[in-house]
Amino acid sequence: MTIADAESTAAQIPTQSTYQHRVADYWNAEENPVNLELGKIDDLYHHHYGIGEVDWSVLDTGPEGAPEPPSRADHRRARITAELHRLEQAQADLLATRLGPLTPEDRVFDAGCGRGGGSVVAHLRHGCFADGVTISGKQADFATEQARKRRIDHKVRYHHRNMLDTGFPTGAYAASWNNESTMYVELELLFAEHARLLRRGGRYVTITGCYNDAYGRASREVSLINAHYICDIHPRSEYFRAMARNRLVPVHVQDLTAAAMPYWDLRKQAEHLVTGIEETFLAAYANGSFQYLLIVADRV
Ligand code: GPP
Ligand code: MG
Repeated sequence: MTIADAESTAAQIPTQSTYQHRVADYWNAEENPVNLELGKIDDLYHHHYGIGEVDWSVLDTGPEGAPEPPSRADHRRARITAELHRLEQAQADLLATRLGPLTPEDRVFDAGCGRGGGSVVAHLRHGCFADGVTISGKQADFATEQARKRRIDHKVRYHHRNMLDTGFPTGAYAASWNNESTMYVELELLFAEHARLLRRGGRYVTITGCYNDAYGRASREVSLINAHYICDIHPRSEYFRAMARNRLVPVHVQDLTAAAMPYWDLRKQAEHLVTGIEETFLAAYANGSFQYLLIVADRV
């Protein structure tokens, strides 16, 4: 085998370990209404949570004491679904804003793109090219179909690949991100790949849940979240250590924990959408063991 053969083989193999196969199995099977029903609203399918204040009027059941007629109950459920989607969209917009400024000629890399919503948001905002990578073949196919339906498939592409070993060209990207996908991989390997793909002066952004070193080791709630999603949440310190070792220099860090809690408060009351992890997120944020963080870094 020549070196060129070995390189192209590496890029084509999306999963490398038993763990990665299990993660792919999860996402190939995942059909939670909280993701599909929200996405259906405007064909922006996200796999992350929401931020910002809730419009609590969506929970109104009508006149006190009167039974809620079925049509009104349907209307209420639809309003709750739309409100959760609005908060998730606000999170995606915050991340996309931090990637810029970008031009339509620039290329961005979406590491762990899920069903593709984040790359579409970045493209709509900046007009840029986007490459999304997911370890799930089903998600890559779904996202590709969405881009085709929007007629943006000449600029937004999805790949069934491993974000640690994309096979994409070195220095070809003006910006890259992980939106709640870092907890599936080793940060050293991840940031080495981002640093390789980003051009000098390029921008890296992540929104992530991390455990809080100041609290101690991972709490019971953090362990429950890990078990729920088959992931491995990193401590806050590890992000900065691994970035520093890979030429990624933070320029902005924002604790979004308080901004994340209203989303979970509403989601736990959305009986048509709950998955069972809602109270655990609220407890983890409230006891200080878990933080929702935005980190923006420059590739130097
Ligand atoms: C949400 O995906 C994100 C993850 C699964 C990664 C874990 C994130 C942390 C911050 C710990 P999703 O939108 O598919 O989840 P859900 O189905 O619960 O909405
Ligand atoms: Mg979701």
